[in-house]
Amino acid sequence: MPTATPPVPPVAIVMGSRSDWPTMKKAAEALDALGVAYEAKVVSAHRTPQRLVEFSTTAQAVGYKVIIAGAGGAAHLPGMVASMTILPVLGVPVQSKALNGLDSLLSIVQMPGGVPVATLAIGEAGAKNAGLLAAQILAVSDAALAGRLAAFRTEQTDSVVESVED
Ligand code: RP5
Repeated sequence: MPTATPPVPPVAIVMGSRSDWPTMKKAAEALDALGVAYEAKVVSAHRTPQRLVEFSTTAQAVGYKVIIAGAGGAAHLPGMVASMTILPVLGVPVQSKALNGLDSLLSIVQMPGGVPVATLAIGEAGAKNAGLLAAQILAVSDAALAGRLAAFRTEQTDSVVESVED
């Protein structure tokens, strides 16, 4: 009996190394919480350049809608992915050991005009926001997801205690 091919998730999370996963899983967790499917894989601009080209040039045809790309150090991955697709690319600067992620940030954010990468904050906050931003992009054409995002914001607001006393 032929087996059905599983549907392609709307979000691809790619990262330069497995060592980036503890950071990038914050994007995955944000997507999980909102019921958005994703696929996560290692695609290194430097160590697996052919995998990078294959992923980036086929991403749209494969059916992804948004790409989250995280890398640290000489973080060329998000920009290289963006150069080969017109899907929105959200770049996450992973906090590097040597320079605390400032190198990653500058490598990702300073794209030449014409090839945009939506660059988030360094580290876990950036990864979390990349997940949320990917969901917000998808929510433009998904009313149910927009509702879940609105509920998330309400819950977040309600969880902020005003008092500074115990
Ligand atoms: C980058 O180099 C990766 O994105 C990672 O942040 C950094 C270090 O990679 P590993 O040496 O831990 O594989 O390409």
